[in-house]
Amino acid sequence: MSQEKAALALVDAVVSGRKSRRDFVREALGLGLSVGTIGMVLQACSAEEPKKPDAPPPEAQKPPEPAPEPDLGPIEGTLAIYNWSDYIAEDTVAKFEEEFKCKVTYDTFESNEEMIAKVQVGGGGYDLVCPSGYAVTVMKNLDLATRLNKKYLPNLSNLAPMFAKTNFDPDGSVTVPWQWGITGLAYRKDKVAAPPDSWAVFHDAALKGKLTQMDDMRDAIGAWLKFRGKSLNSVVAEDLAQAKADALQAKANLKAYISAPVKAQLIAGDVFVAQLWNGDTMQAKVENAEIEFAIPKEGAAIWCDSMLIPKGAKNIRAAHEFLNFVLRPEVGAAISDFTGYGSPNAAATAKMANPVAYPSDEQMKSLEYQQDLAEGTAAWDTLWTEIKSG
Ligand code: SPD
Repeated sequence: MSQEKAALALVDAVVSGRKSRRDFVREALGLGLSVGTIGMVLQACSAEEPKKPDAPPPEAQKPPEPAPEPDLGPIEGTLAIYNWSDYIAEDTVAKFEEEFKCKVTYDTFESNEEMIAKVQVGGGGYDLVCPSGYAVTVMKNLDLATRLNKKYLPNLSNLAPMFAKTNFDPDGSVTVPWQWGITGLAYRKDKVAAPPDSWAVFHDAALKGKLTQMDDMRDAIGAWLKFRGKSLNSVVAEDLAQAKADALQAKANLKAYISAPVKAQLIAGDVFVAQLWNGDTMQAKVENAEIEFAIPKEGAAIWCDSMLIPKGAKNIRAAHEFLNFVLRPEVGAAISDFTGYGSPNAAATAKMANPVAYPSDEQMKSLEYQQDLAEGTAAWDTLWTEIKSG
């Protein structure tokens, strides 16, 4: 056999797996193939050697057996829940209390930052809290999250695939998705000349005193970043400087920075256009049909809030039972029918009176998930303080 044919046979043998990489290298060197050529052939074979069909995987490569989930003991004492305002059906808690014979206390907050600050100092003694995606990352990094015991959560199988694995908790080890939504514009169609379609509506001096933005750093500054075509997670100094200028220009026209409580002012007609979440807007629309929701053409934030058991929680069994309870299709459907938000629970969505469709690929092009700002958080905190006091 010529040297060329021998080399080709050798390459064929290693590619097909008949010859080991080690033998290939030894014999190829013997045939006078260059080191570069040998490297290229090995790369083309990829890093994997074809597996012999009958060979069992080496013991060391077997994934470790998961440790059995421990028992959580009985439900004892009170279940303390800390959630966003207007974010649960009116009878959810009462039904849980009756079925599980467990008293529930239920407090509300208006921003992730308010909730995390309280949990961080141990305030409230909460067993369940509801951070948005980026805030889950913050809480994980602060070691504020308790690992879930999935033995008690069989209804997790009801989650829609896009919410069963989230980027902020890929294996669902500490969160159960609660509701998802979009931050856009709530407006009174009877009070504005045309439906607003841009964040620029807050720069319209003709609407001075009839406009509000959210009292929420991530949503308020994020809107001005989107307005300029930037990521709403940007920590680039020039982007933030422009966002500050846009925010201050808008502030001259704003009645207030106010979040969910603005619903009453929209209903009364004291506010014509408010930066607001879609579900809260739908709640206001139930009271006044002139209220509509729009997503600005420059894009907006999409988010998923999830339930999490904070470290130090006392009633962990009851917290799990509550999570599994709200994952029931009919309970999840009732929650989303009340809140106006999308349910991450596919089985619940199928039962909703007015289901909120999951965002399409086309819609996702202009929507962006909020993410942890990490070391950029301090710059945002300073910016928000300057905007609010400016
Ligand atoms: N009324 C409940 C509103 C919940 C909004 N949570 C998401 C905030 C994203 N910045």
